Amino acid sequence: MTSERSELLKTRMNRGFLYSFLALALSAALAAGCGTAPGFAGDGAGAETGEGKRFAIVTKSAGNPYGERESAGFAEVIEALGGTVVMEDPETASADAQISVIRSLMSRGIDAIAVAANDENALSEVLLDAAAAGIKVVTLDSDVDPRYRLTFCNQTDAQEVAVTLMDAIWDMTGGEGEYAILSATPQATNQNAWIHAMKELAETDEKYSGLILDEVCYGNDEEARSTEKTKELLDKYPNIKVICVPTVMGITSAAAVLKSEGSEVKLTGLGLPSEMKDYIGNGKDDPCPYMFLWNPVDLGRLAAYASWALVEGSITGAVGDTFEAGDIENSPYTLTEVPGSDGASEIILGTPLEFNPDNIVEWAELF
Ligand code: RAM
Repeated sequence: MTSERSELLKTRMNRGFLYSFLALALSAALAAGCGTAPGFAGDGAGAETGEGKRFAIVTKSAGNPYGERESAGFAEVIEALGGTVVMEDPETASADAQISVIRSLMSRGIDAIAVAANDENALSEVLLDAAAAGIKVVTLDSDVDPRYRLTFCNQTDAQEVAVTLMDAIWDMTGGEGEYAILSATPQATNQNAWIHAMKELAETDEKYSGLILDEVCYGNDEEARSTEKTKELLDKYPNIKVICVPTVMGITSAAAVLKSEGSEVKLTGLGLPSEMKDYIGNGKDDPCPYMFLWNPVDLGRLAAYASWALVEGSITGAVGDTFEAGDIENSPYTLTEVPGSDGASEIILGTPLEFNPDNIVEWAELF
């Protein structure tokens, strides 16, 4: 157990019996090597039915069209199953804003919460409190420390995202030259996992040895800041060939800059087809030859089915659990072990989709 963790538990124990119980259970769980916080796994204490229960979703920030699609998918499933949807998004993509939202939701009474985390560690305390209040916690899109959630609805394996993006950079640079990464926020678990895996690939795989990473910078999932950062990259690195933007807010801003400046720098990354359709093409004036994403509506749906199954008690969040997820492509889903973890589970939605001049119009109609 880390000293930070034991400090946290000491504070908890002063709060009374409930937290003392949690602390003891945590020690036992960690001693047994299960790597999951108490109340977060194996308790199986489901409500037998999710009907009439309150299911919350908290995306990274209000106004992010990707989060809006996640919420739409989540709401559609919960309403169809007979639950009540509670939605509230933080004003900014920060952990503090998310903590306030989660506390406010808890005070209004919820049975489950699905959160796309703005920070891997900063939500630990509030999520521990949520579990102590009997709320079933899952993450989607961006995870927390696995000890503070039951499972993670993961859009796609991080390694796969990394290979997909590095191959696109390799292709668009012609195998050599400079590129930069414009990310969302510096603390985002998902962004950091992808960038870490990309850097590792670039360092270890001979295929990418001709590529030079100029910089990783952050647009904070804000249009103005992403625009400013793109302009800075163009000024700072006159020989840059490709900007890779693994965030839907950032990629649209970067595309607009490249197009309006008539730049020859190419763009790839993760974007919404509906927002990027005017920028994708093979012409000299088209900034983005192709880009990727998964279906964010399905990611929200997946989180809804997982939350429902947890509230009903048909799954506990353990590796090997399975559940039905309506007509989502790979349903039924099985919880698998997070690579390199000590028994933490995740549910992988699928593989990245490529959007190019041949299919962009069709996809743009969907999301
Ligand atoms: C942004 C967010 C989100 C990410 C997508 C691709 O909207 O950073 O977490 O998964 O882009």
